[in-house]
Amino acid sequence: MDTEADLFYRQLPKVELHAHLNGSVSFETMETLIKRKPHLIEHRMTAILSGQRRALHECFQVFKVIHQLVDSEEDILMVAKAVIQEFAADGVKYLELRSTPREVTETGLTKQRYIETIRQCKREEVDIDVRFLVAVDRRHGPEVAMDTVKLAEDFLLSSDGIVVGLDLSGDPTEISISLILQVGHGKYLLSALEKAKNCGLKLALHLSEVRAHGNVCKQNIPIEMCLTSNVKGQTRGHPCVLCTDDKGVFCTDLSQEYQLAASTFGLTQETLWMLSQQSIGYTFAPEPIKQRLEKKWVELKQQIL
Ligand code: 6MZ
Repeated sequence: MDTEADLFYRQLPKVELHAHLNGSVSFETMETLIKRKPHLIEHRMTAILSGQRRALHECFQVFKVIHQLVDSEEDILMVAKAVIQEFAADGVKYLELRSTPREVTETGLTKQRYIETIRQCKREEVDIDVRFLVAVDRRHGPEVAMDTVKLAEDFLLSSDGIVVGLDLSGDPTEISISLILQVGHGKYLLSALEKAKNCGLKLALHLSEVRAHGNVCKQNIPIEMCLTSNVKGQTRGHPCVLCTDDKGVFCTDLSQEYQLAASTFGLTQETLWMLSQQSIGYTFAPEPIKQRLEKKWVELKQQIL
């Protein structure tokens, strides 16, 4: 049962800006999927439990297993509905979900239908505004990236405002192989990204996730951290948005991430409220939606704080 403190984190209205659909599939949904496809025996690998750690490239093995389990329109519909429902139950009022469109010949899934299916998941009965970022997996190289951008552009132009942007993700530990094959490194994907930007897609890029080729890493330049000074003196004030990334794989939720930040940095409920409210400004939502969210935060504050 929730303690009073837990309840605050759940009631705190939140904005989730970084959630990969297939990484967000909960344990319960995974069980349903496994029952449908019991021949896939690697399913025990789908979540990293509390206290466990995995290397980043091992996390990416997990996605491969999940992709085997989620490979039809029916699966995607079920998974997306469940993920949206779970974020809503966790107090998330605005969600930007990202996912890499896939085609699967055996089930007839196409990239177009993949995006279409997620678009259909907007549910009026839950109090959450959901937008979608079409993801480019860097490992698939420049041609696939360009095709994905074109597909995303079609949805951006034709639809109801649900597709708002483009995400660039994928296993960064494969970068050195990518460099040899000239596929996944950012420099090979620049023209696709430029096209995306020019057609009005907002960009969310995964960068510098691993020690790679940047000067800071090469020359071992230390990052200087003065936590108490920066918190007490408010010297930085740099925009900061708390997110989950892959709530299913990492066994977390956004309330837990807020709780973690609060206990690590000694943040008050008032500061947490500010942190979640200022996230509204960093969404890819159009201005009227941001204003609606701001209003909601003000109303809820009177009831909760
Ligand atoms: C980079 C990540 C990621 O697209 O099938 N993905 N890419 N860094 C991360 N940090 C851990 N977490 C997830 O969701 C799974 C895909 O999202 C990307 C990877 O490309 C992964 O295959 P979708 O819904």
